[in-house]
Amino acid sequence: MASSTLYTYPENFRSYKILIAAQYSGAKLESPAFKFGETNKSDDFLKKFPLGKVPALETSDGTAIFESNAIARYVGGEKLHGKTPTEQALVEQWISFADCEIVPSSCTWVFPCLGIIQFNKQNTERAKQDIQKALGVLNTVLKTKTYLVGERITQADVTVACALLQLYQHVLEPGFRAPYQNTNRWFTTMINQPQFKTVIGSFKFCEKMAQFDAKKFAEVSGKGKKEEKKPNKKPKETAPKTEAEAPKKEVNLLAEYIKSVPASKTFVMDDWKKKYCNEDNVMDWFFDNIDEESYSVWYGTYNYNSELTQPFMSMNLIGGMFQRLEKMRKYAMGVHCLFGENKDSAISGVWVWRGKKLIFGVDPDLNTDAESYTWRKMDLSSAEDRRIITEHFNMDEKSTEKGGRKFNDATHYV
Ligand SMILES: N[C@@H](CCC(=O)N[C@@H](CS)C(=O)NCC(=O)O)C(=O)O
Repeated sequence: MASSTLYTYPENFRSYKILIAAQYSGAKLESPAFKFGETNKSDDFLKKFPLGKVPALETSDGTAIFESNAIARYVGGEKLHGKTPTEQALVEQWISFADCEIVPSSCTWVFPCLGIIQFNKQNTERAKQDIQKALGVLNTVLKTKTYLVGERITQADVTVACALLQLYQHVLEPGFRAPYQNTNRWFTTMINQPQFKTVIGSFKFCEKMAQFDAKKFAEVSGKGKKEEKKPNKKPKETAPKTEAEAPKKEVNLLAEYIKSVPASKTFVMDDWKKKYCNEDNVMDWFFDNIDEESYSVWYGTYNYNSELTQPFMSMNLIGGMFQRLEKMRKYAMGVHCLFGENKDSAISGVWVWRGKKLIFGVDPDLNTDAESYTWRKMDLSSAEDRRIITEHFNMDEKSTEKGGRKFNDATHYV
């Protein structure tokens, strides 16, 4: 086969399955210089690959192929895809299994640990369970088999192993992976094949489960960076004539307010967020350590529940509010829950923030969405208020709101 051009960035697990397939088939691949976000968004690239995604392949006869599985199929040739129709179907089965049962959950779990996406406790818990299920299915199949299909390595092994790579690397610590000894053995066999090693290099198994790090996320997503300065256009040098005409220095109302609040010795917002994101059963710690000299806890109920329709729209409404509250992220943490069903639902939220005042009132920018809620300061000595706080922070699926509507969904601001 004459050489094809593979567009990708390094260490892309979707490209690994192609590069490993090429090691088995002997297909020649060239990889030109590539800058993610630039090369794949250039006019030239988009003409051939309108999705602007990688991996993408241009064959020697100029055919453009996108979708990593299709590329792996082209590059790997017949040998890797099963001998009989049954084997071929089983190879397809495992490729779909990797894409549908592993990759989405793997990204949900691992990407927040790498600072690529925001962490969501509920989604991460669900993803962990889905991964356990997938590892269990593989474990049962591999009890009596060395490879997933037939008696030799096929694209099924290559694709499923590549889908598991970032899990075994970052989060499947020894205790978590222990119940899946057959899967672990098979995965170890795979990564030690010379065809794998040439592509992925030496592999180090996870020793301690990676956790979400809010600071890293802020850095990676650019939220921690100071805004880039716009190119300097020389301003007209006309001095302001009167004080009133002079440009006003923007006052950071929130920062000014926070300065007036004493720091706490027992409760540090960043530590609480880390604990909340990474540990179970944190509410006892919360109530033991919350410092009411520096922090307050608030409960908000949405004023326009009768206007809520579909649950996903209500969740978008909450998501939009959280986005617009970006500037108070350092000082506050909150959870909003949606109760009920389509056209019969209610939203409420519980927040903890620095200071004793309603924080949304400190700066009009923070009040855009918050003014659609009725807010009440929580009494931490009240069992009822503690229950509301606990149910919200735990996103308790068994909880109901006052009107009796059952828990539907929740999302947090951390
Ligand atoms: N289903 C596609 C997914 C490709 C994909 O999402 N690629 C990511 C990088 S891993 C990408 O190029 N994203 C760029 C974008 O979404 O604009 C495949 O398996 O090839």
